[in-house]
Amino acid sequence: MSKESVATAVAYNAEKTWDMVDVDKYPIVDRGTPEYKELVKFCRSEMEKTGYCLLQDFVTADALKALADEGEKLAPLAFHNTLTGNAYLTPEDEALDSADPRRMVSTTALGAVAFDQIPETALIHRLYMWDGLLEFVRDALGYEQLHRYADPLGALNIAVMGNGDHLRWHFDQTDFVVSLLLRPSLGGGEYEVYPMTRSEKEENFDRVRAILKGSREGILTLDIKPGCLVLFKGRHSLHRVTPITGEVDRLIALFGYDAKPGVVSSDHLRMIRYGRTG
Ligand SMILES: O=C(O)CCC(=O)C(=O)O
Ligand SMILES: [Fe+2]
Repeated sequence: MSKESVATAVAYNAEKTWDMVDVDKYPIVDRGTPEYKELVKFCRSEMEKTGYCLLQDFVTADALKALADEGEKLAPLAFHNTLTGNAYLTPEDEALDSADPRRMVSTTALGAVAFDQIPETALIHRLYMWDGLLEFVRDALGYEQLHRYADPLGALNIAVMGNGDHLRWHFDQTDFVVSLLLRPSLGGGEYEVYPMTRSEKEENFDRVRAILKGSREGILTLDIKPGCLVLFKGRHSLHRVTPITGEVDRLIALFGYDAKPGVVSSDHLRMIRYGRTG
């Protein structure tokens, strides 16, 4: 199906974008209310404690169904790639000791639907472009300024993970990721994390090495249900997505932001994620 026909194929009409959000549970439309301030306080304290915040049922059941249908229609447009690398997403450095965790490599395999493949009328596009969501994410993460990522391919993605796809243990190179799980896989696809593995001051290489070698100590599986909005600071917390099993793709929308305006991706990152630079 072409991207133009996706929007019309989804039989759900969110008259206002925030109709998709369960605003009884998450009162983000009016930022002046005590309820909004309470929600922001909750998110900030969760982020402070663990580096992540799970907002279950962020979208309504009807909206979730429509978003999942839409994601399923867009999924065939995904570029699929398998990449080998380390947990730091840095190039191989042969000068390092062979026992250094930066020398330990494994694979990541997933598909990604790029921002320019998602029609402007798509519900997920509308949600991402809604300033109310941007402002809520900014407040919840405690930023003075926050901008949508300016990359024409990377701003909003739908990650499509089929049978066998997985994300290896890694630290993110961005400060945070905001995601909305549209549809889980039948099996696998678990989001595992070792919260606050490292800090600016302490790399904690021994712990990273142990995890990469299979230690399960201290590892949490996040309870991310479809419709859950996840705020996750991945720069310091080692995390992965376990291999998908079964014939149902895991579909997750990834919303990109940056503290600075106009930030775009490198050609190299575009090539490996989308198979093209523009
Ligand atoms: O697919 C996910 O749930 C997480 C994605 C992730 O870790 C990443 O994009 O860096
Ligand atoms: Fe990540």
